[in-house]
Amino acid sequence: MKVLVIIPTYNERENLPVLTQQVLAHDGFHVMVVDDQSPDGTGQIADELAQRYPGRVDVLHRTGKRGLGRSYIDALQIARAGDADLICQMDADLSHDPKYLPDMVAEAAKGADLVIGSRHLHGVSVVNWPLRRLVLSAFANNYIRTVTRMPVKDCTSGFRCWRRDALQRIPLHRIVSDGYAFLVEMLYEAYRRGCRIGEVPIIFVERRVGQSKMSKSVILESAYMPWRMVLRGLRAKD
Ligand SMILES: Nc1nc2c(ncn2[C@@H]2O[C@H](COP(=O)(O)OP(=O)(O)OP(=O)(O)O)[C@@H](O)[C@H]2O)c(=O)[nH]1
Ligand SMILES: [Mg+2]
Repeated sequence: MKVLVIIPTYNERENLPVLTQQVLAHDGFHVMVVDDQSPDGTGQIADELAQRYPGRVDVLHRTGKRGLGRSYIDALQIARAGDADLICQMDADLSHDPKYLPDMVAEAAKGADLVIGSRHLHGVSVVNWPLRRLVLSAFANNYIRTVTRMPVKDCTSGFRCWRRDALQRIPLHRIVSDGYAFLVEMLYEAYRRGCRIGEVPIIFVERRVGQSKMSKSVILESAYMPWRMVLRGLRAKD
């Protein structure tokens, strides 16, 4: 079984080598770093990792406007044309512990098309978040579930594992959002196409090094996107 893990980076020079090493400790795992010309030199560090682990680490250097959603679309497009059986996605900031990857792979082997590393299966399993962030996450998930009717506990988790054939059914060219809403939009497209969605519990640990890229515009986009998706879903023919 070949598993490719996509890791988007923007200023993660301290975190990326640690994470890469932990991911590659699992047999059959490969890494694709997607860097948006990080000013701190994460791109060069990624290139060094590709040299240190030949055949197991690839780097996609994006130029132009940065954005998490666009980075993922570019990487997913390449990944789904490749030969990995499973394609995972995770943050570089060590919030998503690679020790959960085998659980996610096992869930996919049981038949899930998309597996989510979920913070909301047993209460909220998050370490080091201020209360307002916990409240925001719980609210966002309730809001998304109410608007979209998706039976998923953690709709905004960026820790995911796709079967490649399921990913091939998602119209990536139609995805429009870029922040957290990107994750919700991808999930909704999968749900609408009848993908089997599984969740495995994870404990999420807030980043210790580097800076968060969460912004007001990201939150605003998340507020209107569920409505836009549902309306588009009603109008869509496929
Ligand atoms: N390629 C790329 N990666 C990005 C961009 N913005 C964020 N990332 C990466 O996406 C992942 C999630 O970003 P974070 O800054 O951790 O965002 P967050 O998790 O919402 O914020 P925190 O909870 O504070 O960590 C990290 O690996 C970032 O380095 C971007 O514009 N381009
Ligand atoms: Mg983070």
